[in-house]
Amino acid sequence: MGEFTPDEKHHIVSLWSKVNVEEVGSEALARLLIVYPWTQRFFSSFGNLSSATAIIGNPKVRAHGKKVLTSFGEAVKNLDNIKATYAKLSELHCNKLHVDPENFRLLGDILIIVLAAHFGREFTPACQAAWQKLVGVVAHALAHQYH
Ligand code: HEG
Repeated sequence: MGEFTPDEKHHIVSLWSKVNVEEVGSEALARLLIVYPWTQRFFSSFGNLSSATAIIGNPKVRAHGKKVLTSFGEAVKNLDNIKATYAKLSELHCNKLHVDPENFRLLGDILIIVLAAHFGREFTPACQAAWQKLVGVVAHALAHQYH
C-alpha cells in the first residue's frame, strides 16, 4: 500500500504503455533460460531447449513469455495492491509448480536488462529505479504464499 510515489507510478505506467508484451516477454523468458540454464527444469514440456538458438526460436517459450509479461501487467494496473493481485498466482507457483522464488528475482533482473536494451536512453535512471522497485515488489508478492 502506498509503496510507489506518484513519480514512480508515472515512470512505470508510461513506459509500460510502450512495451510490446510479446517481444519483451519472450525475450526475457528466453534470456532467463539461456543465462540461468537450471531454470529449464520447470519447462520440460516445452520441447527443444538445447541451445540459445533453439530457445529463442521455441514457440512455447515465446507464448509463455508473453503470458508471464501479460500477467506482470496486472501489477502495473494495481500498483497499490500488488500482493493481493498475485495471491492466487503465488499459491500456484508454490504448491503446484514448485518454482523456487529466487527465480522471480532472476526474471525481474533480466526484465530490466531487456527494457534497457529496447528503450535505450528513454529508460532513464529514474525510470529504471522505479522499475527495479516494481520487479522487487512483484517478486516479493509472488513469493508471499510460500511456506
Ligand atoms: Mg510463472 C505459469 C505468471 C515467473 C514458471 N506463470 C504461469 C502462469 C502465469 C504466470 C500467469 C499461467 C498460470 C495458469 O496457468 O493459471 N510467472 C508469472 C509471473 C512471473 C512468473 C507474473 C514473474 C513476474 N514463472 C515465473 C518464473 C518461473 C515460472 C521465474 C520459473 C523459472 N510459470 C512457471 C511455470 C508455469 C507458469 C513452469 C506453468 C507453465 C505451463 O506448463 O504452461
